[in-house]
Order: sequence, then structure tokens, then C-alpha cells
Amino acid sequence: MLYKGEIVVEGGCGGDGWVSFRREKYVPFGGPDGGDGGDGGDVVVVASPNTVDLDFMRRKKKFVAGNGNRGSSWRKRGKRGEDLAILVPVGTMVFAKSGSGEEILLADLRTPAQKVLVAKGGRGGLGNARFATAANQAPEKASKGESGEERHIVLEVKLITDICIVGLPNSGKSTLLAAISKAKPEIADYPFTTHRPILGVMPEIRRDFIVAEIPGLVEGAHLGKGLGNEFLRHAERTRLLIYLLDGSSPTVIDDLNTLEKEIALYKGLAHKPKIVAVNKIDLPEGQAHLPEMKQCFARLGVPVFYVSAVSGQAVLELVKQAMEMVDRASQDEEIISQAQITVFRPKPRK
Ligand SMILES: Nc1nc2c(ncn2[C@@H]2O[C@H](COP(=O)(O)OP(=O)(O)OP(=O)(O)O)[C@@H](O)[C@H]2O)c(=O)[nH]1
Ligand SMILES: [Mg+2]
Repeated sequence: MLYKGEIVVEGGCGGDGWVSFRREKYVPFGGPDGGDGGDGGDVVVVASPNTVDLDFMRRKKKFVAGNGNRGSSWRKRGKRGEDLAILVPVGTMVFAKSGSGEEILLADLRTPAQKVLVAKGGRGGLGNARFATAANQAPEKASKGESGEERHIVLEVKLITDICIVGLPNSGKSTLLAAISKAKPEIADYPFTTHRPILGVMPEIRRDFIVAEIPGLVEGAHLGKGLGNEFLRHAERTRLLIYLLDGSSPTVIDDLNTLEKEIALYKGLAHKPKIVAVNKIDLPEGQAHLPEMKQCFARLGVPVFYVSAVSGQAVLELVKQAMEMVDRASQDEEIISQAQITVFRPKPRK
């Protein structure tokens, strides 16, 4: 799965202007009638809910829109070149790469069908009809179509979610995702069953919540161990993290430390609101650790739930708390974004 990459985009060339003269039976000097060339097509990047990654960039690196057709006689304008739409996942950030390698944000495609023009097509040339003047009524001149704009752009996907479930492999992330949302991820008793982020929709009365499972993290994920921590980029734009632990694991307390460490090493995640959910509490091993875990996790200063994604025990309470925290986080975002709007209050003139 590719979530970041660079491509070259190029607008289509404009069609050339045309040189011709009207020749009709009873019109002896018909004058110039060569039409303009059509404009070249544009390249646009469009957010599509049906696209999940940027894998198409592996096969192709250059994207060129259609050329405009040349003009023709009877002042007919050439056909415009076809636009080229590059479909990307919702949550893709589009950067233009400058000559010095600097990446400048052009757009953050956060909603389905949102789009941005990345390379404009060249303008069509002018036909000789445009060059007629009082002094020269029969110009033989037409102009050529311009070439399209060429640009290097960088695309990066960062999913936009309300909740991200993170945890070590096999902790039950997919089982929990399936229990609280409409997603149907693969569930199996071996690590790394899930090797790409999976999205689910949690329906609620006021609005739907988007939940994602991030593939399992292991100690040293930031060094590329296991599947690496590459997928944590998708947690950058979430409102809440659920740390999911396997409560039947004999090393559950160390597991939390491992998870915390890997997450803290990824920029921007250490201060996200979070909930700890200890899973598989239905198993005898889970029950056996319960007093020790309760004592230890009570000191964390974050909400902790002891759940079973399989039996559903305490899952509803977890979901309620998660929704409340997501709502609170989005209210805070609104307050911040309102604070960023500059309000000019001009004083009345005397
Ligand atoms: N008893 C019990 N088993 C569970 C519970 N939750 C998950 N499991 C089992 O644990 C195993 C792993 O579950 P998954 O949901 O695939 O775990 P995951 O965290 O998504 O795993 P990866 O995608 O491989 O990282 C499966 O065999 C599940 O049936 C639970 O609450 N109780
Ligand atoms: Mg999974």
C-alpha cells in the first residue's frame, strides 16, 4: 500500500490556430476564416470514497491531459482537450514540489468529490481570422497552441477519522471494530491479520462516527519492525485513540508501555485524547490479571475499560465514553478555528 508519492502532471497542449480563406461561389474575396485551436485539457486531483490508497502511482508516474484539436475553416474552433482526473482517497493532501524540493500545500481533499487543479492545459492558438486588420485583410498568419503546464506534485494520504484503534497484533482490534461498526474485517488468531488500515462507520443519532483499525504495532515499529509504524500517519488526524490491550496476555502491563513508546515516537500523537481498553476479559487469563491490572492502570489518569469484544461486555460503555470524548474534541477544534478567524472592526470615520 502506498500512502505517499510523487508524480509528474502535465496539462494538454493547446491546438494550433488555422489558416484558411472563405471560398464561395458569389463571394469573390471571402477573407480569412481560419479558427482558433482548442485549449488543452487540465489535470485535476479528485477525492473519491472508492479509492483507498495510492497504489496506482507504482505503475504510472506521469499523467498528461488530452491535447486540444487544431482550428479549422469557417472559423471553427478546435475541440478542447479532455481533462484528466486522478482519483485519490478522501484525506489526501496535495503538495506542489518546487525546484528546490520544497513541498507547498495546494489542497487538503477532505470531502468526497472535492478537487484541485494541478496542471492547466495550454491555450489554443489563434486562427488567421483573428489577424485581419484594415491594412492586411488577408493574413497568412496563425499562432501555435501553447504547451500545458508541467508540475511535480506530491500526494499524501492521511485518513480523517474520529477514532483510531491501536494495539499490538492479535489484541482484538478487528473484533472490536466489527463489534462497534458496520465494518467486516478479517479476524484470525495470528498476528498481522490486518495489514492495512480498515475503516468502519459507527452509526449514531446525530451523526456517524468514523472508526479505523490501525495495523498492529510491535516494539521497534518505528525502526521498521513488524509492519512498521508507517500506518500511524492515519492516526495523525483522528480525534481519539483507543489503546487496545489483550487482557489475557501475561505481559499486559509491558504491552501498554510498548504501545505508548511506539506512539510517543510518532510526531503529534503523544497528546491526543485517549482511552485504554483492556480486551478478552471473558477469558480465565483475563480474569486472573484483573486485580493487578486495575491497580496499575488506575494511575494512568485516562479512562480505562475492561471489555470483551467477543461477548460485548462493557463495549457499550466504552463506545459511549469514546463518543463523548470525540464530541468534546470536535468542539475544541471549532473554538480553535473560530479563534483563528481575524475580525476587522473598522472605526467609524469622524
Ligand atoms: N476470548 C476472546 N477472544 C477475542 C476477543 N477479541 C478478539 N479475540 C480473538 O483474538 C484473536 C485476534 O483477534 P483480531 O480481532 O483478529 O485481532 P487484531 O488485533 O485485529 O489482530 P491483527 O490484525 O492480526 O493485528 C481472534 O482469534 C479473536 O477471535 C475477546 O474479547 N475475547
Ligand atoms: Mg486485525
